[in-house]
Amino acid sequence: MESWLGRAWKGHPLSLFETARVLHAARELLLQEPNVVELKPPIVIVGDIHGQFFDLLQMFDKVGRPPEQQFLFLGDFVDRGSYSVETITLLLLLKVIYPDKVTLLRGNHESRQPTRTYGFYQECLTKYNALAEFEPVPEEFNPVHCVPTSPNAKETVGSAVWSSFMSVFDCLPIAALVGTRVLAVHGGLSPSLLTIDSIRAIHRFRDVPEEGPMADLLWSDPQNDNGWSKNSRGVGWVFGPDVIRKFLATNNLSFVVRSHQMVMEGIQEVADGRLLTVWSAPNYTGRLVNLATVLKLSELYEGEVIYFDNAPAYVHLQHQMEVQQLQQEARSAASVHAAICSPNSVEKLSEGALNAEGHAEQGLDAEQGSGSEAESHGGSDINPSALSTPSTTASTATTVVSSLALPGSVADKYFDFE
Ligand SMILES: [Mn+2]
Repeated sequence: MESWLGRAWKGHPLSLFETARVLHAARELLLQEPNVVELKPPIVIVGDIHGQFFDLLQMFDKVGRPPEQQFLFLGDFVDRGSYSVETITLLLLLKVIYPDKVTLLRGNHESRQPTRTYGFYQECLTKYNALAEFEPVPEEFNPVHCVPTSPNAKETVGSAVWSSFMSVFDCLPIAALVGTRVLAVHGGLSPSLLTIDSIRAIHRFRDVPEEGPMADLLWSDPQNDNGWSKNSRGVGWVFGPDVIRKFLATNNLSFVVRSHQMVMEGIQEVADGRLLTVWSAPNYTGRLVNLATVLKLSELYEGEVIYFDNAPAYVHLQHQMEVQQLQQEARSAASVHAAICSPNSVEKLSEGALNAEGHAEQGLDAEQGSGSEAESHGGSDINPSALSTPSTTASTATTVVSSLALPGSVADKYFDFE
């Protein structure tokens, strides 16, 4: 798998067979991890990425890559940005190759309902269904064997791959302890989890529930007022400095680090630095002018805040041309092969080769119908207020996918602050 890493670093697609291998290996590995992973500094702590693959590369360029550095990612790898597939592929591959140097925690977006609403599901349909046109499909991605993704969905290779990603996400750990000093989670604290041991006792191998302790860890936010209140997101809580201090004292910790909220400065502290929000998606959605940081903790727990910029626009354009080139090569290779087997498929494939983009969009329109229908029937019950922003219209679908979309093009539909 090391030999696949070069392509993953470039954002070039892994084959369906390679993807299946990575997902299987990642799941096996994550199944062995405890709810609360114990890590030792030095370590680089990374907040929300949300599919901003080329901005993530900027971060690695600045800080160093695994195994040179140890990384703790706080979740929300997918959704909203145009490159969720490339982002999660790279991170899972790094996890598999350097398991002791990379820890991935679960965010609230590593879950079925949010990914159906905010982009990752559609991206899987577009990118993996396009691959399936000219690549053999491994048995686990055969839509016939796919667990139904929703009652009315027409299952495809793309939805089967999405489904496999979900079963990997179901195994992600939900918290980490850095040394004896720091608790790391995606969202925040829970009134039902006052000790680290109570986090260890959760049954986590499931989808993120709509409420309860596990949902709280992934959805809650800090506030400046003392005490607990309902979260306006509709899931989780908001909790004050008194709650944070009491939790730290009970568990003999120095501070909590989390992400989950966009903060303009890229980092923000609450309760005199007893809780830090680290945000790692610069220029979020292509529309905001927020900064992004990672927090590097030394062996002595000295924190260094490292800022990084979003990738320049030409990087996205260059990637678009590279992927088009790769697709054309793959399609013409496939049509040579198909010429021997079936005259009909040759005709179909060469049309695609002439106009790769048009072909992909055509396929998408067909899927879009069933996908959005399923959404409106199955989707609205988990968290109406937090998930209310985008409606999956045809224009969203077209941009999300063409894997070729420029940054910001998705932003119109994908704009809120989490
Ligand atoms: Mn989040």
